[in-house]
Amino acid sequence: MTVSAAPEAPQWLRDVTMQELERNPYPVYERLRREQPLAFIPVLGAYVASTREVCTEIANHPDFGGIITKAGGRTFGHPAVIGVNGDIHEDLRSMVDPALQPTEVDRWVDGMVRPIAQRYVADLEYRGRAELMSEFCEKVSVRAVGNLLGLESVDSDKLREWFHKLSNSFTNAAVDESGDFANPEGFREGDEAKAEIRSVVDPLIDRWIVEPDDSAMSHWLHDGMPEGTTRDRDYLYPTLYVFLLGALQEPGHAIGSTLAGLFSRPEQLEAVVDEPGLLPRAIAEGMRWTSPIWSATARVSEQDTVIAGVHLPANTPVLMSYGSANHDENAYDAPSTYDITRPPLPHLAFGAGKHACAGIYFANHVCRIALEELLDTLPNIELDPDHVVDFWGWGFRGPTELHCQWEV
Ligand code: 261
Repeated sequence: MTVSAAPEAPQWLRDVTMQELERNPYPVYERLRREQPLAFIPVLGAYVASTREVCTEIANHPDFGGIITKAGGRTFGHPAVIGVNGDIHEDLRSMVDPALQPTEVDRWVDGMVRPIAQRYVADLEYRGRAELMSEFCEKVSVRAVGNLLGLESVDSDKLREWFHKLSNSFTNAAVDESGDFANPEGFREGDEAKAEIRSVVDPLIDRWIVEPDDSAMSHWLHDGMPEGTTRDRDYLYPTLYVFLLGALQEPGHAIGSTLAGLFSRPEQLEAVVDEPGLLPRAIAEGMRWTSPIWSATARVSEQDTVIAGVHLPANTPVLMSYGSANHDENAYDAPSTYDITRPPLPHLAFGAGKHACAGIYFANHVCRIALEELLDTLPNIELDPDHVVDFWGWGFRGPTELHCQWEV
């Protein structure tokens, strides 16, 4: 990529740090939405789109394609489905989309996910208290998506470790004044995870090549390929890493953020416990309120363009801060309040356009089934008053811990 001189940025944006964005990006982004909905942030070395209007325009713009963020590309390599366009993107989407089609998902999602949710709730039920991010939300998330991929043999704590390491590496985004990574050692844990993933998955691939089964990975290898041939594993790994990060982590973030939102509105939690049919609305609001993929995807202009009054030369990456777009005060009243009764204006947590999430339908069901089982078994669940709920993350965001208690 050609890198031109970094654009000018006002002093307040030059003072923005990665730690500040990770701890709480909302104040910076509130000002961006007001003053500069498409702005260059020096610590990120990139433009960010922060409003619903600008994110929607860019995501659907014919002159913009997908591009992986700089730290994302360092973590996943090429060709990752989120960072390619044209024929390769079409091939990768034709490979990942079929198992995630609604008519397909409807056939097995309940039979697959409900026993997983039931097992992890049963592990907690008589304890009276637990930290639900690590012990429930993340476990259901990795088990559901891991089993879909064909990774039943990898235990859930190992899958959790993989997504945490890939996630930290993917979002190690800070750059210095020259545009070089500010913390190059921050990629080490992602490199470790990838080495371990290959040592575990290579033998599974060896077997799927000769003995195809119904796992998504087996289909990725075989579908649409001439008889007797399979896709090359080096062609598949970057997209597998996309799944082992985002698809394993984000349903868990969405489950946790929905719970945290409901705990902030006890009367709405009670309404959902009494009427589980409200869960899809509660989950959509959870994803709007704290978007799991807060600012982890990007687009690139193929032509010189002007967006929101900013001239973007061709090949300029723009980070899509959907977590900010989902707090746009021009679209949502009191956007930082969790409220399942707000008008159900669609959110942008799954993105938009050609690179919109392939797992929208499946992910929503995973979250629904997990929360149905949790609230059905523990209807009097509440936050443990000895802990506060902290959220963390700029690229990916959710509660760090959710300490809960209930009557046994
Ligand atoms: C399955 C979606 O995963 C991702 C999405 C955006 C950035 C990185 C990801 O792994």
